[in-house]
Amino acid sequence: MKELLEKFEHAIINGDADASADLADAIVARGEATPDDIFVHLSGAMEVVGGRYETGEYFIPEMLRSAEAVEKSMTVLEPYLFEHRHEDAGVIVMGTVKGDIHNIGKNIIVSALKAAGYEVHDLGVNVSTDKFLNKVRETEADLLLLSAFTTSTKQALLDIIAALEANGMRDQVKVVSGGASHSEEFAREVGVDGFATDVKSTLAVCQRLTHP
Ligand code: B12
Repeated sequence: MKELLEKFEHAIINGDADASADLADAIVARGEATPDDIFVHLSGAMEVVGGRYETGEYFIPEMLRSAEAVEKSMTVLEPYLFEHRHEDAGVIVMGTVKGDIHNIGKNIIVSALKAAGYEVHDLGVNVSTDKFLNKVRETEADLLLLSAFTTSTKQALLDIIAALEANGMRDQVKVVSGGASHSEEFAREVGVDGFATDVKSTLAVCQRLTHP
């Protein structure tokens, strides 16, 4: 199984969508991998790709091919992942904050949360404070998850917390933030209820906040 998961990770790193979808099929057919195993390899692959982009080994087309490989594999994996999920884990509104368009890590977290049984409303990228608040109100969400990848998004996070307070909604929803360039200190300064750095820690924080 380990070998199959490693091949799957390499196919994503290489941006080979057909191979990664075939390997996803083989993973499903074996039926041994846990959702955790799958997400560790998916996000691990994209972290390698992000690193290669930063060092100049990969350019935007290579990176986008890898993101497409993740997307294609997810369509194969989703039914399998959903078989393992616990229903009704909670309602989540999620998006990347205003001024930020990074979505690869956010999309992986959205899939992992859905697989864990959450009802997830993904608002996409560059999401305004109003849009977040309206969706939280409409869905009566338990959690608001904010992806923020650049340090310049700090103001957007502060604005969202301030708007929740101003509208008397701060006690109704727990706020969790995460994304590259996030640190525990950054999260404390912004005033969120939790922060996480990867799939595993995100699922753990969400579980802690919804089932204290
Ligand atoms: C890919 C990429 C891009 C792509 C984005 C494509 C896309 N569709 O997303 C493009 C080329 C468009 C881009 C643009 C820019 N980028 Co860029 N980008 C990256 C890069 C290389 C990889 C990001 C990635 O996808 N990683 C892989 C995924 C799987 O990891 P992840 O995103 O960290 O997500 C994981 C966790 O963070 C966490 N997570 C994610 N979201 C959430 C949310 C919650 C609630 C929780 C709990 C957890 C969580 O779980 C995920 C899964 O493990 C990073 C560097 C890096 N190595 O991270 C820079 C980086 C994020 N970018 C950066 C910058 C500065 C920019 C630009 C401003 C310009 C530039 N100089 O390139 C623009 C921003 C435009 C904008 N307005 O947003 C900086 C930010 C630095 C900072 N401190 O501010 C980084 C860190 C690079 C660097 N070292 O300078 N970028």
